Amino acid sequence: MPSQRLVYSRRIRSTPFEQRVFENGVSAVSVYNHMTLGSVFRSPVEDYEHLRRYVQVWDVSCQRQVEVVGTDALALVELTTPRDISCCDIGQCLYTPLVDENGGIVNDPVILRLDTDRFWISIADSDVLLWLKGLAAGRGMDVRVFEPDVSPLAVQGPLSDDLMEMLAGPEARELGNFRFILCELAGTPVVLARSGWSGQCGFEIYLQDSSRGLDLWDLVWTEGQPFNIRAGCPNLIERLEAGLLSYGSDITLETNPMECGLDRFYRLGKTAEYLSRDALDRISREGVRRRLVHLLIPGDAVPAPRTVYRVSDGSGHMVGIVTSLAWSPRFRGNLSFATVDVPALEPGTVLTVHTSDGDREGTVRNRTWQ
Ligand code: THG
Repeated sequence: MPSQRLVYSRRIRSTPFEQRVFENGVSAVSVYNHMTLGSVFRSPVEDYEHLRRYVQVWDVSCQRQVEVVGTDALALVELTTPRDISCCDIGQCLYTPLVDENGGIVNDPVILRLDTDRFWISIADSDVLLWLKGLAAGRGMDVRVFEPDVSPLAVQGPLSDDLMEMLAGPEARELGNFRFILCELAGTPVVLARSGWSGQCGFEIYLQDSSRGLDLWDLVWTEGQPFNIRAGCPNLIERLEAGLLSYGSDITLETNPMECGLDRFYRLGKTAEYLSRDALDRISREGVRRRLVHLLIPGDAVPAPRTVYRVSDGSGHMVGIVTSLAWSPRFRGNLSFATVDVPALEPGTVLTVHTSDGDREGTVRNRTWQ
């Protein structure tokens, strides 16, 4: 595995919280939306065990917002996705696949409806800003599309409700899943949502003034002391256990939503115009040739792949690739997402994974790894 230093040039944008992330000893980082994102503090397993018991604060500024505001804001957002956005309440978040005219996934953001004609698209790692600006300009839409000064700070883990109640009062504990409120923390207005990229409970605090980043971090940190708070980051083991997909790894522009199960978040044929209508109708009629499955590889840890490991069936035919992989203490085995040809996707199917350390057997499991 490569182990070179990362050069922190201006192209790798800084985050309002990163000074605290570095001070807390982040040991590995990656780049996401042209910004740094921590990936390990102590070790993947230590970070994971702590996340499942206590509470962590995560710098997820790299979940950049694309703000869409104006008369045509709803029409533009509708255009990008097969999910019905008209039913989204103000104060609600929707996990939404953005799909292009060929049925390819452009991104899988969380969309927040701030007002009738105002949205934040909280993006995964691809340049949605350019895609939306292009669509809006090409169609002459009455809308403004830009990246606001907004950086999410996540508070995740089973004690996050206790901590957030201390910080923001009982409204925090009462907040429904994927709902948000406006409040003030560390003397600055924030959007507080019950959401986050883990299967544990959690919140995301959207800071709207990057000059207040350290104040916000320090407030969460101080109040979090009784709860054994630590600095953390999205954890590979935990997100695989929770079945959360990662754009760029598990899904790309070459993947359609039916192949990876994102079709469960929409129904075809919504009233508003959307770019992917014809492509998705066709794919849904014709069916897909491959699908994302959960593949459990029992035993010792398989080394992390730099690109992909190939997967073959009982008769030695290549049937797919592994797209994410991590060793899980809970399952005492390697959890992986793999994209495989349809005949190989039934739970219970045994496949061979060609790792850099030799061949290993894996079994297809259902979405909860059973
Ligand atoms: N929070 C915010 N922005 C984000 C992410 C986030 N942007 C990037 C990335 N994460 C977007 N990807 C996801 C992927 C999965 C989920 C959220 C964002 C998720 N999925 C659940 C699931 O698939 O079971 C539940 C979705 C639902 O029930 O609606 O939570 O984390 N702000």
